[in-house]
Amino acid sequence: METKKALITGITGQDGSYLAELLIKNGYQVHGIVRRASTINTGRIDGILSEGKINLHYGDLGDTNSIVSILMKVKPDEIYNMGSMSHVRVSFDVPEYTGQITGLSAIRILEALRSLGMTNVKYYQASSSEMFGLSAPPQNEETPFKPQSPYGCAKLYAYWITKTYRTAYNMFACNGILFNHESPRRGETFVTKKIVRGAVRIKLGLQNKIVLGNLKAKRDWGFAGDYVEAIYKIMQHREPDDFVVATEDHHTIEEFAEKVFNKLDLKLADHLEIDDRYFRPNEVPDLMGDATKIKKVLGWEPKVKFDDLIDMMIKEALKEENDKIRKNS
Ligand code: NAP
Ligand code: F7E
Repeated sequence: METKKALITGITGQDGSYLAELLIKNGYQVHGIVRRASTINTGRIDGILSEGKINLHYGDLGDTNSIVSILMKVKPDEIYNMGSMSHVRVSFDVPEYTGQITGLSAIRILEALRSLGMTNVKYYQASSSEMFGLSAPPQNEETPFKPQSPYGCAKLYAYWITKTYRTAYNMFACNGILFNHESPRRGETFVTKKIVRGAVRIKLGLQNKIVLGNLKAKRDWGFAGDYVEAIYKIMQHREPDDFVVATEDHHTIEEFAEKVFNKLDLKLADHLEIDDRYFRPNEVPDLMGDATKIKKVLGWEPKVKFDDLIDMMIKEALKEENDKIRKNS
């Protein structure tokens, strides 16, 4: 049997890196699109990159020409569109850009596939629970979308255009509607990583406080490693479809922070400052998924529980900070 080829956009991100590892394990030839940066941005994939296990191509999701030429060169069997301006708060600062990249990248890829006669290529769209916005939990595939941010609106466009190309051109184009998922590789400005990193640095005497915004919002947090397994299952299903991926549990930001600080024998109240700058013009108050469909149809279950996720993130952050201290001493 011929080796399957996968193309991942956003391969340098949290999910792209876990997904690349999973696809390599499953025998794929893995290709990724990276954008040129003034500093090296391949930290999350350095391991597999140095072992020669992935092929990187310079491109940008805002640049149709680069997308077309990479598609023609790689001729992938499967495309995973993980690339995005993925920060909800920042999407209020760069709303048009967020639409361009997070929203329109989907049509750039799908229309390139159609016009190149490559409609047999499978397409995965990284959709988001942020699209549910104000809809009350639990949210599932039937819940109305009420997005509250430029990010949520852009993701909703990408979600619908994916469904549209599926029905209009009979393409294997599917959506994973993923609730928040975290890991030691999470970007440092997302709240879980910010809290864990801050608490660990306080423990090590490197800083004294963390500055946060709204602590009352609730999120359904899973582990990114489990969620890329769901993504892969969605793409291997006998037919293209859309699935909610979630743990079916939710906690406030405050509960998350309390737990992290307690685990490090610290008191959150002694180190917490609240600043308006981390509040959003609109908030999504409560996200908790109902993952009945993916459990039943694809047999997917999250393995890592909330507490284990926190332990994993603390352990890795302690290692990272201690390594830095050793390097600088
Ligand atoms: P992430 O860590 O922020 O990674 C985003 C990736 O997109 C990075 O590789 C980034 O490249 C790339 N990218 C950004 N702008 C680009 C552009 N103009 N051209 C090409 N690549 C670009 O995000 P993540 O947490 O892994 O999330 C993966 C996807 O799932 C995203 O689409 C996100 O919106 C979506 N999602 C995430 C969650 C979650 O909880 N993590 C939940 C639902 C949906 P650089 O490294 O160069 O910045
Ligand atoms: O915020 C509150 C903030 O930025 C979570 C992305 O992966 O998941 C992510 O989006 C909550 C919000 O994630 C701070 O107001 C308080 O209520 O970690 P976050 P997010 O906005 O839920 C969805 C599913 C995605 O698709 C996105 O790509 O935490 N919060 N204080 C804070 N948030 C941040 N970032 N920083 C704070 O200081």
